[in-house]
Amino acid sequence: MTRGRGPAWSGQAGSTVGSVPIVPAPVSAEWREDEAFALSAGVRVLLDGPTGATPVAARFAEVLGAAAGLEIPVTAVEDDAPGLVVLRLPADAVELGLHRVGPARLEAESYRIDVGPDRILVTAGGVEGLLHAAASLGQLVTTGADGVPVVPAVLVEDAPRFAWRGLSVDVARHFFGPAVLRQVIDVMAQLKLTVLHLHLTDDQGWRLEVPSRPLLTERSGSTAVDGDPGGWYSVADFAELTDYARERGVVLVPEIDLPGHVNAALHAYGELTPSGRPAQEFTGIDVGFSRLDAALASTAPFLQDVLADVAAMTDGPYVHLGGDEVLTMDAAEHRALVGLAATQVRAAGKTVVGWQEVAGAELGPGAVLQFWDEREDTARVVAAVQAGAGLLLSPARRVYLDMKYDPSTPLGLEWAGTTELRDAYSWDPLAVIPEVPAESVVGIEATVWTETLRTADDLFSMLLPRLAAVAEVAWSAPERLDWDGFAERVPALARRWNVAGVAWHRAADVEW
Ligand code: TNX
Repeated sequence: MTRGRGPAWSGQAGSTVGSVPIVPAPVSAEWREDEAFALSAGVRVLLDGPTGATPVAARFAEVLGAAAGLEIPVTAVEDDAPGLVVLRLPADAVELGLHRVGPARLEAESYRIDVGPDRILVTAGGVEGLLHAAASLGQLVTTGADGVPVVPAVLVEDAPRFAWRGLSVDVARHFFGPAVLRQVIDVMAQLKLTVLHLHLTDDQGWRLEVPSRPLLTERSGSTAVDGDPGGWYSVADFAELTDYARERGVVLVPEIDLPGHVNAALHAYGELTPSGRPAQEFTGIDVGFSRLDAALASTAPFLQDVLADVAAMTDGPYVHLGGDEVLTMDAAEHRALVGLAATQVRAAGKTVVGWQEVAGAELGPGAVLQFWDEREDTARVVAAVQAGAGLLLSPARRVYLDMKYDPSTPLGLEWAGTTELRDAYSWDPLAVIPEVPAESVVGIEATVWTETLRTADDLFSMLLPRLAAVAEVAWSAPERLDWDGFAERVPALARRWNVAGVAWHRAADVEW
């Protein structure tokens, strides 16, 4: 067996968590005084758990194999020969997906990795934990003395702080096709993120085929900001994307933004406007001008059709109703339309998510409020949380990854300020709205709005490396959050992004 060498961090038994190159930082990680585990021919994965978890074991083998440039088979035979990776799971652990936020989910996501020269033993609370273990091992693979890929001997114990660790991508201002979203999902899985929220509709375009309302994509699918090319996901595309995400531990949350940000819908269906005539298409970037109309007879059936179809297309528990920035509607009408839509989402068997503006509407049990605008008074959000809503944190100054890094960044906006990597890292989630108790915070979600982002490189150069910082704030216990340690660990990730062919920004304060 070969000893793990190469980067300065490897092979130093007993050193602290900061030197084990895993992002997000695990609960504990310690090098052991032992030889590394060689990833060479003969390595195989054995599932010691329910057969329902077999597909996850196969995924595990694929992730580890990809990091080592190796095909790793899954075997059913346990023997004492070196090179065995044992995956141990409780007997009832087969479910994948964000079916619950809360302590049970955190337990399912927990894992432990014990690497010795002959064996790797992975123990996980559920299949989610196995995927996280694969992500950690993938980050630990390095090159041994004789050029063979190895995992240095290490003991890792880990579990997340928050269950909802998300990213919202605006595919409405500019469209990003399934291939780009698969790359996004790959990066998310590497960072142990669990929720991909898709902002599917806005003034500039409608990006999801809705079978009961085909004109939405036929008329408004191909428009985008500045007259750039649009596009949309067919029902089949969305199903494939859902599967791809689920296999990697990521659940999709579709957002149909209403009752504002609806110009694309008004352009497709004239019956939604008071004049009965379709709205002009819109390719600018102003917000707040478009609206549904509670007084029109066509509005409720439209919402009913769209939300029932979208709910049927999603395997996750949530549908996001948007609700933000309606500047042309009084509070009563806003509340009525959001309440109506929430009723329809619940009738379709899903739980409601909305931007903070929906606080005060009737949302139903388990609803989640997504807080983004720190300029606004938080009293209504606090009241809604006290009445039982969960709080999802997306404070714009920290996690709006469409904000420029610094004033010279060519892409992005600046309305919430500039957000350096260090700003995305150095904040306390529980201090965002101090009146909200920790147990009401379901998690953290980064967003990337795409008014100025046209290409995959544009998108990834804004996401990375800041998404890694947000992932660590969402996963790691407060006592593990340490900027210097993060700045030391993140360059290794960037090398993996290079291999994956995704762009990233050489953020200040890190020695890349
Ligand atoms: C605010 S966040 C918006 C979006 C913009 C974004 C740009 C939110 C709920 N609304 O419509 O795209 O700022 O940063």
